[in-house]
Amino acid sequence: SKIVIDKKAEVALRKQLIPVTQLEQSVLFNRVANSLADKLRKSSSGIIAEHKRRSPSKATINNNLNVQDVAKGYESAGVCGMSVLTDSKYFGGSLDDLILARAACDLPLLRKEFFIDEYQIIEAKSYGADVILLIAAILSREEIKRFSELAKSLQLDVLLEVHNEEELKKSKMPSIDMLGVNNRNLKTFEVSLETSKRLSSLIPDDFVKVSESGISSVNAIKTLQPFGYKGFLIGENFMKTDNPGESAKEFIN
Ligand code: IGP
Repeated sequence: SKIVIDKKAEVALRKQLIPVTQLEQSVLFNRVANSLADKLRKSSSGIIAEHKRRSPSKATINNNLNVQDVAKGYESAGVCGMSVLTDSKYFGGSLDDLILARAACDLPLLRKEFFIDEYQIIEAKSYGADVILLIAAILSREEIKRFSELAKSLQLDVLLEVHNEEELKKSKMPSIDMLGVNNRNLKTFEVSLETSKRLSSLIPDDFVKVSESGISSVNAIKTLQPFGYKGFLIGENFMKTDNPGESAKEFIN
């Protein structure tokens, strides 16, 4: 796909500029990670709040906020973790956003990125992430295994994202901590919570279940909890407001 081709070019360039040995020199590389999966298991709210300036489906969501203020707001609201988009081309994010969020809060941080190479996982660790996202739609089973095992060796949690039965089938393995069902169809951008409901019974209990995208009310969460969901990834609903932290508060009990 276009995204994978773009990412491969981007990663090839970054590798030339900053070798892995240099990433490993970051003081953050030896930081003890904070487990998002553990927090979600213990929480009754389960909110993972995202920093998202824009998206391919919505253009601009919010360009007026400072990522450090957003991180502090989410933390004081009591969310379980924060997702930071680092893709610049489609989402207007960067690794700077990740390191600034790290400096501003102690929340488990998810590096939200299109991971297609081990190098990006080392980067995630050296910029202070606690969790990586792997997207089944763009990875083979072999890649999912290789990438998730590398992440575990760096003490990072792994959230594996699926949006249909076939993707789920190839993704179940012990190095995956959380299974995320994306309610947004990546081709049509259509959102339906039915996707989370339909796939829930196919996800074994040893994975923390996360429902992603298109969640805009506490009521939506209440309809998903009986299907076993413990995590709820919410971006636009918080980011479209002037104070994402305040907006997130209403979702915490
Ligand atoms: C958040 P929403 O509809 O609340 O803004 O969605 C998150 O689920 C979404 O940004 C997302 C995403 C992704 C972005 C889910 N999977 C993969 C980029 C890549």
